[in-house]
Amino acid sequence: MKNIDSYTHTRGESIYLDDIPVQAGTLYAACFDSPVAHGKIKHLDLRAAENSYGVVRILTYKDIRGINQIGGIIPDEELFAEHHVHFCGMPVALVLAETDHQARAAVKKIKIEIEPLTVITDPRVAAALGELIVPPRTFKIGDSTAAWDNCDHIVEGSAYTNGQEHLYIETQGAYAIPGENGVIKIYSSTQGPTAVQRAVSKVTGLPMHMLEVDVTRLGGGFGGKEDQANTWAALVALATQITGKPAKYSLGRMEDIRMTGKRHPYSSDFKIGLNKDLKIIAYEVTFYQNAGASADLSPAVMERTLFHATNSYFIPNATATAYSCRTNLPPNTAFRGFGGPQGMFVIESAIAKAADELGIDPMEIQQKNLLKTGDEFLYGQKVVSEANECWNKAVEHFNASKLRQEVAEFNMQNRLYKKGIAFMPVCFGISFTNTMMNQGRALVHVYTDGSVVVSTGAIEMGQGVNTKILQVVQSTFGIDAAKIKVNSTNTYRIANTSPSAASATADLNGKATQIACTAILDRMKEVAANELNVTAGSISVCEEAIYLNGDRTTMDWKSLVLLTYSKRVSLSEHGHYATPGIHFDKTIEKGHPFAYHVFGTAITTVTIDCLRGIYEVDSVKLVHDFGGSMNKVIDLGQIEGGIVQGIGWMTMEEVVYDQEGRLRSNALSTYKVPDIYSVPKEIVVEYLETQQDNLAIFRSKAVGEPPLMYGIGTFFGLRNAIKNFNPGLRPPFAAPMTPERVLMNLYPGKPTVETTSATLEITAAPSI
Ligand code: LUZ
Ligand code: MOS
Repeated sequence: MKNIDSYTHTRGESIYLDDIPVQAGTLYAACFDSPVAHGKIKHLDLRAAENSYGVVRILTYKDIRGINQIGGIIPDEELFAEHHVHFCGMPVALVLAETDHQARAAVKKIKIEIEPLTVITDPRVAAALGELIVPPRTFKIGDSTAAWDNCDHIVEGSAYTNGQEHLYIETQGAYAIPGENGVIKIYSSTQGPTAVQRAVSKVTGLPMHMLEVDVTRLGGGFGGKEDQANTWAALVALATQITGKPAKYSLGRMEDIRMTGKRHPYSSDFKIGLNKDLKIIAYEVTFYQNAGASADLSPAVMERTLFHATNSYFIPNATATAYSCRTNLPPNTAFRGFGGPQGMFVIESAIAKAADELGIDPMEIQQKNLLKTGDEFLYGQKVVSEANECWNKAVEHFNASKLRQEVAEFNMQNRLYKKGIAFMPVCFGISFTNTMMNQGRALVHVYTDGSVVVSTGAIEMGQGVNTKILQVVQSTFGIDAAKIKVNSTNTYRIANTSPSAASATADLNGKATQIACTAILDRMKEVAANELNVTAGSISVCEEAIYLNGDRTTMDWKSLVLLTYSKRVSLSEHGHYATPGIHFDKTIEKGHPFAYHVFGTAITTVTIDCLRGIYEVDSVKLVHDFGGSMNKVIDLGQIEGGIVQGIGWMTMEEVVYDQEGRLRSNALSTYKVPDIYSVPKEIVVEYLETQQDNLAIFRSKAVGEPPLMYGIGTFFGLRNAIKNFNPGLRPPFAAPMTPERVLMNLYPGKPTVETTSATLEITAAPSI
């Protein structure tokens, strides 16, 4: 089935926040944000802005009627800076004017005097100063300290990954409208309507039932709107509370890039030990997460880094420690993969470095250590593994030895172009690591004409979840898709939603939808059975016809709906689903946090131009474990998009803050994202259909985040190509591997180039 939004999307008729018709009297908001990354506010001068044409009012922290606090996990984040600013882009004041243009013009007239304080941008510096968001955490299996004695090869090193701008096509924004008796309705471009409702409740002091949050769809989220949509919603709701007027804020691209957090940069140290048979015996890793100025979701992201510290491998003795480091950058936040990719990059770096030292291909180590069913992760969960199936199928189906031979032959024949190849196995845990969040809700109404409306906690952000929800209704009821409408996500219809995140949205809300539909259908079958004087178990619905023991009756869906109604039996149901069997004990850092894992293996080949450093991704060929895919077209879209986003993170997207904490890559002229010319020339996806009873909807497996991590293979493919140019080279494990960095890695020893010793690898990375 095609994505149900494709028709209105291609005609430009889909409604995003900025397409909602604006009510008369709406005020337009714009933020004055800190120009300094850290300092004490000495004086704020609003006079010129207040007198600016069209300005109605300017809000600061003094206008807040609730509390000046929007921290989700930890209450450490002010909505408006009070006495100190902690990052460039921190909101200080909000201008409300009659037009968008007037509001932004007035912002420019605000003057601020700030006494500068020390700016920290490097997480290792923050850690050394004790600037931690939460205490460090350590996950541990076996005894890595004792295990070094049993290793034949021990390798140490460092790795660095940079941040990543979400670059959702639709920028952040919100629109608040006053209702009766102080109620405020908020349209928000958010992945988490309940998170918005909670934040607005704190800031306005209004109880949650006075706040209706409604979301039709987003033009992308990627994690950037899991928590960070709250700010803009809180700002406009506050404006409405104070002025009594509708208030809207739709961020410009540069405002959005400047004021919002990104993927967390990580700086990490590793030590890996192998025996003669290339089995990984021990692994130690320390992660320094650059959290930015406040917690946001950083502690949860840090936790997922630890969960994925060993990626797809079984390591009997592993110790992983993570520090969440407070710096003067915008608070970094959820981004597709949620810390998992950062953890995986380090273990892949450790394996690549060990392979360098041993003079072998990393794939030999990777393949020998893949997880097998029954192996234990460092957090105690036993794995049901598809890792070997994916790897072996990739090797066979794509004829890996032929691919490697083609690379070798090309490299024999070409001196100034070199190809590289890399394998990237992925193992990603599905469930929110915070067990409590693993619940979904659905509200289903069947109308007397037989049509159906369904509301869930799922946010449609382009990933196609509404299409999957519709499919659940369709197949549970046995009715035509045209009879089903998926409604907007609204906190008055569905309460206490978990954000659409963690790849779990279709799993959780799909299951809740199935539960609600099944309850209604069971009642309808009961009505039919009474009418026909049979038992309910002998009734079924298929293609809108009612069957008795497999024989078609004269009843159809519509007539049975009417009959059910006439018998005064409810045609509505609210379904609730909570993932069973998951738990995690933080006091011992052990448990069974994930309902299941998604596996896959990608083979990436690249070609570099050894004179200029530029490169192309020739192909990404992968085997992905879909379980039983609910919708192959939608899932393929998620895979292709995920790969390209992962490649962007690993190769060209370079977030640059200067020493003063100012974002230099603050527009699309200075921040390069993959375009159609930089996507792989070929992406081939081979479906691994597995039939585990994996607790997801219709035995499908989550598909949102895992494919991003296939993009890590491109980094190691480029590294392999560089080594194929000169086998003595040891390119540092510092991403992104931009063309400039490829060039410098090809010709080390030239004045501008880094050396390869472990300590210098970190200085080779941008100082973030
Ligand atoms: N969000 C969250 C996530 O709150 N918890 C998670 O475990 C998670 N995982 C992936 C993406 N978003
Ligand atoms: Mo996410 S990183 O699943 O919002």
